[in-house]
Amino acid sequence: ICKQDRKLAIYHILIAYLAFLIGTFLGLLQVFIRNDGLELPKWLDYYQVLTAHGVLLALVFTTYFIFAFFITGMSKTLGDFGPKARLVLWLGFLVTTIGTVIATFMIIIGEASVLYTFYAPLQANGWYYVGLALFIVGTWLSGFALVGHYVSWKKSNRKQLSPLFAFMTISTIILWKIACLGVVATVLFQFIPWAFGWVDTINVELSRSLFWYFGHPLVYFWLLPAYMAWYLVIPKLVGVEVFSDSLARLAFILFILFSIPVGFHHQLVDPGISSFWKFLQTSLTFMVIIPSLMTAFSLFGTFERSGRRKGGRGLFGWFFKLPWKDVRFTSIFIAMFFFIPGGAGGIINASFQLNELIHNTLWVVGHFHITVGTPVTMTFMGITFWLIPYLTGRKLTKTIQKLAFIQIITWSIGMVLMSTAQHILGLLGAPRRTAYSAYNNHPTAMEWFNGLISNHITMAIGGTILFFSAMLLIFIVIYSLFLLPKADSLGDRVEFPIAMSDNKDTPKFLENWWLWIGISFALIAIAYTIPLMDLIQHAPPGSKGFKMW
Ligand code: HAS
Repeated sequence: ICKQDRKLAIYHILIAYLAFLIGTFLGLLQVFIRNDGLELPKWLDYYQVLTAHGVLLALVFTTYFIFAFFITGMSKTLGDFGPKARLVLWLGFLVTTIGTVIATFMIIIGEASVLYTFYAPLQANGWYYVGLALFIVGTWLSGFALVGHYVSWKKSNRKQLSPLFAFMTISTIILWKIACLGVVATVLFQFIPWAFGWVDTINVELSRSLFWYFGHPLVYFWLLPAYMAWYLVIPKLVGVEVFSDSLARLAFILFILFSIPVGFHHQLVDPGISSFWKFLQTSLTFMVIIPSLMTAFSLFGTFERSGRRKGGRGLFGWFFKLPWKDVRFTSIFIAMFFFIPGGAGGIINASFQLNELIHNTLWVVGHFHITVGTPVTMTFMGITFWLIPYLTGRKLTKTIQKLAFIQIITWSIGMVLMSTAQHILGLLGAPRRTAYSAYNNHPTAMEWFNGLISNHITMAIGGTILFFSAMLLIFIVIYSLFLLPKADSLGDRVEFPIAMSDNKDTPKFLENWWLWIGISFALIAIAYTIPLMDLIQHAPPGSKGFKMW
């Protein structure tokens, strides 16, 4: 890809890893606060640290990394961006970054300790919401540039299906834009007027519902780029073509349809929404599990096909033929492995009655560390190992590959320890999001921590190993950006691994975006119109909220 496109992607990666550096350090503080190993200075608040940790890792790191991956892949598969699209991408980058700086500044000065989920009744300084709004506007601009690039490719390649990478990028952008409508509505019409004091109160339940309308598909905005690597990069690394082009496209479309009308599964214990609508949305949640099961199926198919071609025999013979020595593969394989318990945990969360047991406990924290914190993040690590040298025109050395192995193994060990402890503590009843780790030495609370895994030390050891791993990754990133040897020739360069995908039998209607967007809006209308009207018409008097500044 051309120099200008590389530059754009590298800038995104720089911000992503700056956020990763600060965010993981705050994670380290978090585990020590929770086991009373650390007392924060007076000017630093527990909720401030937790908010910054969540915002910098879950929102900033992921978003910048995803756009770096999209920009590189779209330029690679559809050709270099034109000057117009590139300008809009820079503009998007600028606006997102201004938003990030404003929001982070508000958190640092202690005026926005409202957590990354920021819904009412907690109230931040109005500028925090302005920062968030700019962040979204920036990503929209970048999204438009990617869609524009795709549309101009389509115009010159009429009647052809787009390359799978582009198809998946556009699906993810569509999902993102539809999802953002909820958060944009609540930020613009509820939070900003309330936080700046133009209105006195806020409809809390409406704000929570609009937030979760966005909050659930947000997790698929993180997941789908990882799935792109699972569908496109993994087959290339194991030496086969994409398992099924149409299955892959269908899976992404199912995410557009079913990832949005399901937000109530985060609000199953909230008042003001009748059980019928909660039940409907939990049923739709079970629909959104299907494309992940399809993905698992096609991955096993990919591995088996590759293993058999290399002479693997018997039921599991293929397993031993996988390229374990290739860190790009191994890191993503471990990522997938984590998603088996991660996904199973999600299914437990989504089960109406079981949710009562785990809601607002440390279990949920364990769940998202083995979904976004490992399957997604470790896939991004696997991508980083080749994406940066690819962008800088360098070659990967053996030492860096060895360090990368140590990095992913330590991340896995840290995550197993920390998230297992969190799951168990959550099942025992330990709440999430509290600075009172031992709950004033209440006997029941003290018992939670007697377990072999669920004791005070495991989570802290896990967190410390994770921090060590994160710093190693930062070292690898800096080294790959500036110090790896330059490739002498083109063939010497690190490749952008992307598998062939045979689309000659793929039905054309899979790329009929208006059809899928239409069905998606119909499902949203069914799942949300009546309960949202109820929340507006029968709202109790609004809340003045709790000022967190
Ligand atoms: Fe979740 C809460 C339900 C997936 C992230 N989730 C959260 C929160 C986050 C999050 C951040 O229904 C907390 C929000 C907060 O702060 O309050 N989640 C689900 C369901 C799924 C799911 C049904 N979540 C994710 C993903 C996330 C994520 C993905 C991030 C990227 N989640 C919930 C619910 C709650 C929740 C409730 C609210 C809880 C509460 O009460 O607060 C599904 O999408 C999961 C489907 C996945 C699968 C797994 C397929 C497996 C694959 C791997 C194959 C492996 C291979 C390797 C091939 C069915 C594809 C094989 C190797 C071998 C050696 C065998």
